[in-house]
Amino acid sequence: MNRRKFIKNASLTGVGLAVGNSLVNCADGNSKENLEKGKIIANPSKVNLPLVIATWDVKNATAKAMEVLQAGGNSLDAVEQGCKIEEANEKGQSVGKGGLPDRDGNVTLDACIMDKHGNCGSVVYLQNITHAVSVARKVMEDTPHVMLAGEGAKQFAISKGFKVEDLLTETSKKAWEKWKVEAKYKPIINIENHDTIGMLAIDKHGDISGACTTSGLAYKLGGRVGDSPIIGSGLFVDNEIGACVATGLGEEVVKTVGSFLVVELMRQGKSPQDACEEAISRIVNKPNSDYKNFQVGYIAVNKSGETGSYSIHQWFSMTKFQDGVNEQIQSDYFNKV
Ligand code: SD4
Repeated sequence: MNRRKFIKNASLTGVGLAVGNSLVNCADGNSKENLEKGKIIANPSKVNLPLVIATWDVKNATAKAMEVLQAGGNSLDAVEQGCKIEEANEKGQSVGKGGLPDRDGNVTLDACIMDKHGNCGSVVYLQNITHAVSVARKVMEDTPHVMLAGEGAKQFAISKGFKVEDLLTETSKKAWEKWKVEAKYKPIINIENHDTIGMLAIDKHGDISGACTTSGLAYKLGGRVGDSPIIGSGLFVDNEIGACVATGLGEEVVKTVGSFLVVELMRQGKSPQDACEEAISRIVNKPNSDYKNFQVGYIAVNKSGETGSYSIHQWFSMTKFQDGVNEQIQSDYFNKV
């Protein structure tokens, strides 16, 4: 049996187990009616909650989120606090302080956050504020809006007490100056390594939240916004079903409304793994898809605490913290040739 078939069969078995679990859970709160509607009620004693997953190798971030959850914090606090660790990490060149700039040398941030009620907040093209995810949360909680952009987002952040900072570090400035020598128009997307962080958490009450924060593609056109702050593309949370977050070339995620797609596929009964695989297949199977030249990765969790991750190319990974184990898990991927 080849690897792909093996994985397919394994995930089919996973679906079988998930259905089995749901039936068992029936006695624990999942009415037949709810199950027929696609609703799954989390049962903390069976799921081993709390649980945190995040894109890429970000164990410090998942550790912070788990610390919040273990202290009795909710999943919204956990994903915000977890993402802030990467935003403040100057070594991460795809997020927050130290993020690589656009082609004009400006570091511009995109972020969003979504809670168990389906409330959400987002900032796009935000400059000079490190913690874009926290500004997104303020948009969600303190305004009647979902999304603020550019100077308006910055002024809003300042009005809420956020510190104005130069986000272009010496290392990122040097990398940009090197890039300028050839200044290739095409956005460079490094297949092996990104550090945009997308995080999903389920707290001990079984409630799900998610967040995503990034400086976007390095050397992008000034004004470019990716998938990460777009609800439904970079992130989607449905507390009845599950959640998904994306990383990679945002344009391809936006074109397929990737995270919403994954959650809807889970609503129709797919496991998180199968839903992520289907969402990647929508991208790579487009006529004339240029997928060999870009990366997209999804991670997802369902209400039962099952997780999945899948990408176009090798080397995408997910960090998962559950049951006292904080580990990086290599993702399965499409392009095996
Ligand atoms: C974007 N999806 O702006 C982001 C980039 C990313 O790891 O995920 N990089 O398109």
